[in-house]
Amino acid sequence: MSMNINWYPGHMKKTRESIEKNLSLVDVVFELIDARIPYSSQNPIIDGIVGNKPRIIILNKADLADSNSNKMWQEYYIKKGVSSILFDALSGKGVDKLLSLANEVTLEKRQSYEKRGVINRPIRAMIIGIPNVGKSTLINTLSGKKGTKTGNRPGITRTNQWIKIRGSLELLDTPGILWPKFEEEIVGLNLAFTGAIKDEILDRETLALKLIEVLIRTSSDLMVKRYDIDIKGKSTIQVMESIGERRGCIIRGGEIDYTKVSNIILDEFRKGIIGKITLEQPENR
Ligand SMILES: Nc1nc2c(ncn2[C@@H]2O[C@H](COP(=O)(O)OP(=O)(O)O)[C@@H](O)[C@H]2O)c(=O)[nH]1
Ligand SMILES: [Mg+2]
Repeated sequence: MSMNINWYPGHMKKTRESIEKNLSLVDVVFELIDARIPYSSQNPIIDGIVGNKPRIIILNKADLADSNSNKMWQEYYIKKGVSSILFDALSGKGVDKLLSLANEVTLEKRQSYEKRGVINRPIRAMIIGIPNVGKSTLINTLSGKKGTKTGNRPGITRTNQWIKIRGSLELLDTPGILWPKFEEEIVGLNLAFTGAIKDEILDRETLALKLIEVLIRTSSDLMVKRYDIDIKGKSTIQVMESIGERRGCIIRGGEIDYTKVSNIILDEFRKGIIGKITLEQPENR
């Protein structure tokens, strides 16, 4: 859905400019990344765009990520002196913490308003992130609305609106949609595994095979448990075949239905059904 937007240089330039314009209107930036792939889901030029403006990194979809890795990523950001928060935009878990963090990082700004006698000036925020990371969901959750369409369609121009959240916080109803990283292959795979980019970069069978390879390496116990299979001494393709047999993905003649089993694996991984799995650890970064 989200990757309908093709990122070509002209579009990237326009995007950047319109985000920069919106940035000048806000006091704090909520940068959304995917807790399962904090590195891969971060836009490559975000630092250059946000600059010195107060920023909170929201590790969204933390409900789908490994809790131990969640802690390690939080510690990683603490060490870097960056404000971050674990979040689940679907349930809204973390909202209170986010609002108090937003107050914290804008303290100086609010004090300077006060000093100048500006009273009741709202604290304004905007959300930035790559496609599919949960921007619209977060806007809906924060605004208490269900199913509000929040612009993923570049052709639609309309005036920005401020959504009153709580206390003095106001949120721009239009998120900044940034492009994902393109260069590294592993990043592309991570984005595809989690569904952040469409499956077009690889056919689903190859993508599922690559995912199995990663799961064998990092979360074999979860996979063994989920599919009730034995993986010892098996190649990646044999593991896929075992899962296929278990799930009755068989076509006429007793052959494995590779497309079907691939879809099951990708779908169950994305929904967190195989388990809460983080694909990137901070020590490798
Ligand atoms: N499990 C889980 N799913 C989420 C979370 N946030 C968003 N989603 C799902 O991720 C998908 C993309 O969300 P969306 O808000 O449309 O992303 P956007 O492209 O950044 O606006 C949707 O299917 C959401 O339901 C979250 O915190 N946890
Ligand atoms: Mg959206």
